Amino acid sequence: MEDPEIGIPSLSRRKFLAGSAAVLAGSSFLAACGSATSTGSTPTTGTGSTKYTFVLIVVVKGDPFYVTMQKGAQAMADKLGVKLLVDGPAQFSATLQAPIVNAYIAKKVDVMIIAATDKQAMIAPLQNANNAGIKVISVDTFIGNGDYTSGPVTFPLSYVGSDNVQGGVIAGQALIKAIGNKGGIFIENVTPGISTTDQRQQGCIQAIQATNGAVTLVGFNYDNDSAATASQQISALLSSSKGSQVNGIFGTNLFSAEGAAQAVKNANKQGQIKIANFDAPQEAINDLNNGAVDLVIAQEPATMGSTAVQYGVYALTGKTSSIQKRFATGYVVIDKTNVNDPASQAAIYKSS
Ligand code: T6T
Repeated sequence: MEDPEIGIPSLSRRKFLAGSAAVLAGSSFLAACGSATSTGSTPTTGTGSTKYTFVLIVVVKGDPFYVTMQKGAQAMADKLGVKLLVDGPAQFSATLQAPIVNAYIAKKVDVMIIAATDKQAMIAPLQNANNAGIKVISVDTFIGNGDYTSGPVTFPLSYVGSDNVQGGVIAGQALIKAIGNKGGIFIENVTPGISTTDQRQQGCIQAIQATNGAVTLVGFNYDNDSAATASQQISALLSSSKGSQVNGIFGTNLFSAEGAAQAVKNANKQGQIKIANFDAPQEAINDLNNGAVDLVIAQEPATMGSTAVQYGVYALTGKTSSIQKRFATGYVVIDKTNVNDPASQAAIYKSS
């Protein structure tokens, strides 16, 4: 079933996909969504009457997740005749993202769609945007606790993004199965305070705890969204006294997973140490094919972008009842058995 106006699957189907993913976690296939990054302040004009100006502010420029998100947002903006600006910092930093928010408040955009870099630090800048009459929509990450109906922060119109606790559970269960239901798992994470990656770690730990001690958490580390740092950290771990306890690694985002896979390849332990890779750039698929990675969890960034733009137009045209405070996108979980399926290939992120 599709929304006739936006041509995307209705919520009931999305929920079904997300539920399927959870049920199938640890088996070979799960279904659903993706993401993207942006390349600077890129004004683009839609085909219709460009009555409205939206900005999409991403977490960091150049990340294929947000590139893919931008493509989805642009396609919907073109369809609905919205002028879409895209911007974001060069690094994953609230200190760098807050002035970008301020700049678009000054430009008086109609709608601000934002992947906030930090769930606390970005509340005040976005509150200012809301106070200035700009409609704020969260995409990918949330602020506060993400409950925009009864949580501490309710002014954003919607939170459009993956169910990241579920994503962490999927990764954890798949790793546990891959290591034979016993042994140790290490989590390579980004930075505390990011809603998405905090929740992925939480979900993975839940899956580990459900083994009642058969599988243990060896530890976790933060790489500040740098694949090079992630690689150094995992290399140091593998050559330390704890190294022999590590049977599987969960990389909680694109760069954490990329660095982890590189370190495992450098140590010549590909296939021995299992890796669950959150996010689906082409490199992760290559690593799946060459045996360095065991599972790739693709989000649905293009759908996040397109849905957020549609919601912005709903908000500006008095159709607020069509906006869901929480719109959970799904996953496509890719392993060796389904990597060549059309759904898996379509889920690979775009890099430009
Ligand atoms: O995993 C995505 C995104 O969901 C997360 O919030 C930040 O990292 C990525 O952009 C991947 O690098």
